[in-house]
Amino acid sequence: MKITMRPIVFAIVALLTFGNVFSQRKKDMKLTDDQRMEWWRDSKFGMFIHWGAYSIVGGERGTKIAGGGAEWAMDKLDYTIEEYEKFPKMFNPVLFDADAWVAMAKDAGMKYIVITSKHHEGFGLWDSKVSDYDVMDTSPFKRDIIKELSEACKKQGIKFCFYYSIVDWHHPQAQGNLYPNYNISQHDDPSVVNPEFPEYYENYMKPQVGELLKNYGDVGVVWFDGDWISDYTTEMGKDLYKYIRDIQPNTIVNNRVDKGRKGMEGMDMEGEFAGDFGTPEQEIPDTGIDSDWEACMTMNGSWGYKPSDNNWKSSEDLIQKLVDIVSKGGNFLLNIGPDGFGRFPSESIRRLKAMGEWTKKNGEAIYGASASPFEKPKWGRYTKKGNVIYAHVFDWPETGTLKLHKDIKIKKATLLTDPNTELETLATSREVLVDVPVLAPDATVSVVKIELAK
Ligand code: FHN
Repeated sequence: MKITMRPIVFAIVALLTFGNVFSQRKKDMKLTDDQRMEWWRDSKFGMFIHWGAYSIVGGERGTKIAGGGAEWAMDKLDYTIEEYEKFPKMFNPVLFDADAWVAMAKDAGMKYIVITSKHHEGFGLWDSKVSDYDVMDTSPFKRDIIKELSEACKKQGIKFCFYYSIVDWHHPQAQGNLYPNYNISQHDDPSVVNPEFPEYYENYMKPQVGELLKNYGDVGVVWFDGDWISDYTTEMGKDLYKYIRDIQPNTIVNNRVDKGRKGMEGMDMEGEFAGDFGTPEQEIPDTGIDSDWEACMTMNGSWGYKPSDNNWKSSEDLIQKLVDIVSKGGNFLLNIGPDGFGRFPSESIRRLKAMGEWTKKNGEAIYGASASPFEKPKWGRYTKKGNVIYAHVFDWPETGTLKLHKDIKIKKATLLTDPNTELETLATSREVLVDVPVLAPDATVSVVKIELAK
């Protein structure tokens, strides 16, 4: 009997077509807020990248060094717009390698990347059709950095996200109350605003955000900044949040889309402000915030590349900060400031590698974990996942006895890195004792996995 291949081929093509249509539909399907936030809540750890023409300047002008972040060079080093425009014309980061950047983030245990598409300086790292003040039309580099990075993220399974600055020192309608349109009355009287800012918002800023959302595939998070200027209103913030969600329904947006209020301690008037998570910066809340939040932090003291700043946090400190943040229910967005050639600073690379070594061994106690139900112990932190408590021990007990919260009912205790060796435990009226090896399994943070009794 002759078997024709035609029906089989037809069935395969039909299945493949249905599969593609279904996955596209699923991507565009409007998720519930919890479904939409799920990947972000589970991720816990992301990379912030501050990169732009300021990365050439490095925070220096002659012998003068800008205080604070080097990405503020235009303001802090008193460049006029005309003087500053020479830097985008020099921007030619020939060593930029998106695949290598994404691989370093992934190896560090980071699950998403937020890159500055445009910082306060106004220079765009993508091929904008709204403005020529971008990497394609103004710089000799003429490569679409946002395109290359978003494609590298997709290839390696890392969520692509972008930062966008509302204040724009290069745009005469959006310079806010600082550079160069410094207006002491606006500084002292927030009611003094630029009457042309609404035109910038409608005809420049929204179209730029729109092209970033329409031309570079799925965007995990839109991370706004510069919302502090009086010109930008909460009405614009709510309008912009809706605009974003209409284009990509499942994109997450930070609270700086709407005056930075949502999800901040004492400022979150339920429902009054747009945004999906709070953004404490350079600090970790004492006890966590009872809504979604992400602490962003630099490795040294500057977001943008600043060779004069050698105040680097140790790898140990950064790992313990990650644990502290997760134990309080937050995410950690850790910053890299690449130089003008497109290289990560070697100090950053070393810290990323150290964090990757730790997360590879202990990631089970971080990714998808939730805040500790117990107050933080003196020796470290707790995280929780289902019926398991993870004790993250910063200060390993020299006595060989780890003291846990008295309410912890243990079914089984092991070292996370030695799951086959059960540890002896003893519950007393005041605390629960666990016999642990005299030597800490990890030099930075050692994790004891505690399966709870039902
Ligand atoms: O002014 C910016 C600063 O340069 C940097 O981008 C940080 C990162 O969140 N945000 C603003 C300061 O709050």
